[in-house]
Amino acid sequence: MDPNRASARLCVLLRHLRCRSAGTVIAHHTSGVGSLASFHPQQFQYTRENNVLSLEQRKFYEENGFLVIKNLVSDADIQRFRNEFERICREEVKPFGLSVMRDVTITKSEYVPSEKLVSKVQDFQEDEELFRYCTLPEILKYVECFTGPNIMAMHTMLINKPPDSGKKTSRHPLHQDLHYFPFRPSNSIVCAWTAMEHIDRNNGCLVVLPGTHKGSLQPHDYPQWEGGVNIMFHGIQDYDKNNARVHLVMEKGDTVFFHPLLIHGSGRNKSQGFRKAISCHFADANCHYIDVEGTSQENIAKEIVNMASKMYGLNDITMKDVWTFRGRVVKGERINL
Ligand SMILES: O=C(O)CCC(=O)C(=O)O
Repeated sequence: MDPNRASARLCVLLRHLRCRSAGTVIAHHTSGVGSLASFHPQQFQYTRENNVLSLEQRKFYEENGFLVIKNLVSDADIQRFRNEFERICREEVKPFGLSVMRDVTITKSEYVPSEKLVSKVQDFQEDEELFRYCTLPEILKYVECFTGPNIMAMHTMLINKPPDSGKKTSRHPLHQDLHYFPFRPSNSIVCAWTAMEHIDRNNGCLVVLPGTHKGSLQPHDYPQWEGGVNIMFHGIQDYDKNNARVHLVMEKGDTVFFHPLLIHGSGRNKSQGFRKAISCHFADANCHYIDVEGTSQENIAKEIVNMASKMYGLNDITMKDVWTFRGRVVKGERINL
């Protein structure tokens, strides 16, 4: 586009954005929690320049650390993920490397393979059908706005939040996903989380604390919950209780992209159904591994390495080995990770 025309267009767009946002705080998760008046593209640090995100969307992510894209994943794809999840739960397929988790309230004696006993499957990088989620062009198109063109799928999950037993164990405590990751920089990592059905406060939607991605990684540990806590569900130890909270009510196929420092969690599932979502953490293949020994991440690193050692019967694996094994390139080339 001719530079004069481009700058004229930008001015019109800016005027439009400034008018829309003047003095308003809109209680909708894709709209401006913050004002758009201070737009300075050169100050963007959480999003990259390309033609996918509008200025408004970039600004929103920069200020809030998340962005919801409506209706991104098709019903047909979601049905395929659901079918594959059910096959895994019935133990008809056992993808290598996959962890199958149960809610802490489910005792071993109840065990009969069924989707009612599985609260989450993670690390489905070897399951062709579920891993299709991480390669969907409509997902990667947005992921690239945060990671750049060389994209690694690092961590995959299908979460089947069970109806709460009354002990409130279906809650996911507030946390920052970076706590689990031994790679940086954080601004080159993004989570895509897709609702596999209508999700609201009744069945335990995501809750996010807008703007907290601008802070630093905080210490995490198991919360002191009376009814018990699920394995690896570390919660943030200290955060600003006055920070606004936004509950993300989403429809099937809606996808939220969020920064790994954004404080988030999810509520109790008060419905009778199993609330499903599929997600992947993506990272720029140029990210590098860090040594988390002696940092606040040491506690989770020990748990992750112990779990992987038991699973593969190996004694001397490291956090870096675990993540190198989990990671798959989904666009461009594999570089450091
Ligand atoms: O899906 C959920 O309930 C929460 C997922 C989440 O925050 C996570 O696994 O990091």
